[in-house]
Amino acid sequence: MLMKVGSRELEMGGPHLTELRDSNDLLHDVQALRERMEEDGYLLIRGFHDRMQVLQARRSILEKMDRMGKLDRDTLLEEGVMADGSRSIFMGGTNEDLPALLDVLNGERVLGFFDRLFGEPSLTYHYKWLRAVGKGDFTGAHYDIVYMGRGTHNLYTVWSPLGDVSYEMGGLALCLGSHRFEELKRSYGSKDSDRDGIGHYTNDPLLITEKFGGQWATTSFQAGDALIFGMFLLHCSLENTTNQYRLSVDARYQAASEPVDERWSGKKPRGHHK
Ligand SMILES: O=C(O)CCC(=O)C(=O)O
Repeated sequence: MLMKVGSRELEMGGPHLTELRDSNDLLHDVQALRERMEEDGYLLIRGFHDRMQVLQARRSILEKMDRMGKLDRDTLLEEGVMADGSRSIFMGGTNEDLPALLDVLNGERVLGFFDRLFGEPSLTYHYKWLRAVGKGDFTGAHYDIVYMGRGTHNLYTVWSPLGDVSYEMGGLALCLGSHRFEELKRSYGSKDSDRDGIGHYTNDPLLITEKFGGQWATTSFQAGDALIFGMFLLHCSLENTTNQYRLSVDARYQAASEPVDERWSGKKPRGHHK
């Protein structure tokens, strides 16, 4: 099956693209989870969140988007079909008007997981990167450190699909092995998007693997799944080739005792600034 990954078409199961593996079998063993994170650079956990809670969050986001006139009114709300002329919508912020979403991201289930992973109390940044990605759009390849590297580097991203996300709807893809691309970590990975005016490294996933090695990996996601990874793992998204919005959110977690990136933490995070 051919998939649009960033600006390329790649064959699933071919030399450049494979399936992500889940770590559900390790959930009872925190040391094994740490080792898997160290080894693979990510943890895919199926059913990490409560699926019903995620679907409630989805509904409240779609209701908001419907009020904004972004959805096709002749179709079911749950399907999230784009209205004619609608485009991708980035809804980054504290999203206090979406309590069902915050229940998923700030609840005991997630924070308890990170308390165990860090072996001490964790916190989450108030800022949540909520996205409705429309037809024809995708996210270019990048390390998250470039966007949120002013606090601890021992910070994790949790990417959560808010609904079932088929390959065609453009879920996240990871570059396996990229957490060990030392040269890239030293160069691109030492940049700061606000200070250096830098963002995605490239839209072309093969530019990376041809230069540094590694292999791209993705999967089809279900509401409730979570993809957890550190600041130095390259990722991009598949292109959404459907007329349904791909809803997802990325949120950040770290040990409460470590320094935070003040652009994203606190009740009124300032967001990007010099
Ligand atoms: O959802 C996307 O398209 C991008 C997400 C992302 O870059 C992240 O989770 O850090």
